[in-house]
Amino acid sequence: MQLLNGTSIFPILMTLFHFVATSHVGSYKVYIKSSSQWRTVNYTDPDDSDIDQSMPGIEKSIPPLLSSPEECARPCKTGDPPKTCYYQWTFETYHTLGGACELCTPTTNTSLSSNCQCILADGADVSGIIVANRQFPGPAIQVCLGDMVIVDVKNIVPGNHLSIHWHGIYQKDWQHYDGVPFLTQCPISECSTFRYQWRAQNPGSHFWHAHSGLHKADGVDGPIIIREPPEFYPNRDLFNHDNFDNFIFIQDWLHNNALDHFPGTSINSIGQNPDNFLVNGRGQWLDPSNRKYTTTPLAIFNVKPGERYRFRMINGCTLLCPIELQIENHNMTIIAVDGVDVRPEIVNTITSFAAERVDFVLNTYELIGTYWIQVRGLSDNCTPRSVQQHAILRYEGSDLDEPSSPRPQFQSGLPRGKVFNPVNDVCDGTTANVICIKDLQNANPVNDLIFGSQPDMQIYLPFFFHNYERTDLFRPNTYQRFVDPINNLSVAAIVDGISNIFPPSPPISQLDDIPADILCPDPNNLPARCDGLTICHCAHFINIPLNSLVEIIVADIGPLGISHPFHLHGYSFHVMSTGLLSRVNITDTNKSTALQRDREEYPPISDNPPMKDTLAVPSGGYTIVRFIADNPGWWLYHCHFLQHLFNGMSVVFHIGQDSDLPPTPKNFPKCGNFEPSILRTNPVPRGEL
Ligand SMILES: *[C@@H]1O[C@H](CO)[C@@H](O)[C@H](O)[C@H]1NC(C)=O
Ligand SMILES: *[C@@H]1O[C@H](CO)[C@@H](O)[C@H](O)[C@H]1NC(C)=O
Ligand SMILES: *[C@@H]1O[C@H](CO)[C@@H](O)[C@H](O)[C@H]1NC(C)=O
Ligand SMILES: *[C@@H]1O[C@H](CO)[C@@H](O)[C@H](O)[C@H]1NC(C)=O
Ligand SMILES: *[C@@H]1O[C@H](CO)[C@@H](O)[C@H](O)[C@H]1NC(C)=O
Ligand SMILES: *[C@@H]1O[C@H](CO)[C@@H](O)[C@H](O)[C@H]1NC(C)=O
Ligand SMILES: [Cu+2]
Repeated sequence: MQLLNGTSIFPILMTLFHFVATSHVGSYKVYIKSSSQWRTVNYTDPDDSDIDQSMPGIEKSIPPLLSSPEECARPCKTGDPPKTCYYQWTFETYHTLGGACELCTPTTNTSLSSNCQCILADGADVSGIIVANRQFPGPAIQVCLGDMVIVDVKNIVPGNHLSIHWHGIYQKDWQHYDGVPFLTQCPISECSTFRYQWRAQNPGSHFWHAHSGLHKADGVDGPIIIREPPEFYPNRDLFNHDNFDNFIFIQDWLHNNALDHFPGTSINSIGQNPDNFLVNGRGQWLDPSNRKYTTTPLAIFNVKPGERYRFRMINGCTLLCPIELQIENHNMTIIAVDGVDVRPEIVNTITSFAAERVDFVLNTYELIGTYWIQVRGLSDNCTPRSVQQHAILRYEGSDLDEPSSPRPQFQSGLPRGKVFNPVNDVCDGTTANVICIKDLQNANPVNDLIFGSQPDMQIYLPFFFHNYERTDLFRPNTYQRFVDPINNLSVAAIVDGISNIFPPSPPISQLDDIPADILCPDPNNLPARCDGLTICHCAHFINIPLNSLVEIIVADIGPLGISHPFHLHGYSFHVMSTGLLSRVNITDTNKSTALQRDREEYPPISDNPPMKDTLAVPSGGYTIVRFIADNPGWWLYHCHFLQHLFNGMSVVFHIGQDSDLPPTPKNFPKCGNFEPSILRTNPVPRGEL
């Protein structure tokens, strides 16, 4: 922990000091998933033994104010006071391998912090990655429900602004810290520090990542794990270990920079596919030129025989390939998705899309040994190139470094068995041995309001890619946004007729500074700026009254291809259905009967729908989700593939009014256009005014 800046921390110190010194019991609110209600948690003040005397800048007489990442990663107990967990992250451009690796090899597997500045990744020599504290993946946040999380983000990435999103965290009451540039904040400019602060209100396995530019693809992400006292876990009887080391953080990895892919080369397209996957930042790479693996270490998960471990799989990928995970000779019992508990389901393969999280229990009831973990890339983007990675599960007592069985190959890999979340499958009973997200049962009771026969707001979002004509895209003096995903093809992502762009100032704090002609609240009444253009690029804000029951129908109306994982900020939604448009062709005119038609066509759907914050829309299909809009704010809803988000595949839900939001924090940074009146005489020096 480095020295705190005394001046800037002073107001926080005083507030906390006042609070603690005048009361011997405290309380905080946490948000109950499913029922959309708050729970007040009472606690008793810490006694003096809890004071961390080692924290610089903190007076002995003041109760503990800031706790280190290590102090916050602790077992959670009912009645314990919340901690204020303090993280200090410096982001910079960096490289793999290099001089630091002559000094040390990163050994930490908890990744709360590290003293070793060496990043090995898959052994490929890569420059221009962006990392926090020279750690990869980025430092983990592991806290208890109710804790405050304070992260000072210092940006020293040359020529780049930055912002960090806390994926899965509702940010209710902390809306200004959601991290979406030009929506909930101005991005953090180079040389600046921005202090994020939010309460850990909703438990589960989440993650943080850059929401600015393409930084996430260059490495800006890391785990967030929010635990509860064990008695709150509906599946607590299924596991007896929930270790700080047992997360499986999977990233896709490029051996060049993200910008090499955007807009993308158009003569010999290098495509938008990953070169590799990494598990907890580790892996090996099969060099196609010599068919040899690099010798970097694989991720190792050490377990004791005869135990039941909770694992937390976090899909931190940015590109198009879904991934599947298997563990040799072991079943996995799914107990939570996207941080929300579900009734257990035993599977052999877990499929996930960018930003999905799956918690599962692994029983170590097999023979003492060392077993393969396989991560394979799916879809036309990864399958032909056999992009895959391995990790190792090692039982205590096994003397093998590597499993004795041959390393699973891409084609003849570990058996798939029962597959969770199969790509482009709607689980209508025609495929054996699959289980879709919509088939899961929520482990907690669901708020009855969710099943209202008529939602207050029904939002139909058909999406596709527009293929530009050359003469349209390259019309002189026009600069329409595009990407070239493959040779000779330039596209713009369109959701409900609009390719979303962000305004120069964030509406949460500077609504009045937003130029009117950027906005398009009504897709049928576009700004004059868009007259004569095939595509309107504008800020697509959809107003939703606070506390309404919202139903979103997202439909992939483009040519068949991949599934797109749509993510909603500020909420989890209930998964009502997933289907194919070829069977239930939902359009704008008959959307009001969509769910009934869907229920006629597909087998009965759960009356206990699971909750997610990220859900893939099957190719040529649709998803129907519902939520109660009880969290006011400016919330992005978007495809989580980075290049699609970057290309306009998003909308903004503006929920509630300004008066429903907390005040904009004092000195909150501002940004926007600077277009003063034009001068034709020289300004006068200040002293002469
Ligand atoms: C917490 O404290 C408040 C006020 O003292 C009380 O009304 C409430 O019942 C307490 N809640 C619990 C769960 O103990
Ligand atoms: C974490 O790493 C250390 C050193 O590499 C190892 O001794 C320990 O067993 C690991 N813990 C787990 C849970 O894998
Ligand atoms: C794995 O699951 C299958 C059925 O789903 C069951 O027969 C088998 O006993 C399970 N194995 C373990 C190790 O739990
Ligand atoms: C590129 O696509 C256009 C149609 O959009 C086609 O006329 C042209 O021949 C293509 N060029 C190449 C090099 O494939
Ligand atoms: C759905 O209906 C619309 C309008 O009739 C039609 O254009 C579209 O092709 C149909 N889609 C499918 C998948 O049948
Ligand atoms: C919805 O309307 C479209 C266009 O009129 C039609 O093609 C489609 O069959 C309708 N869908 C259903 C499920 O009736
Ligand atoms: Cu997409």
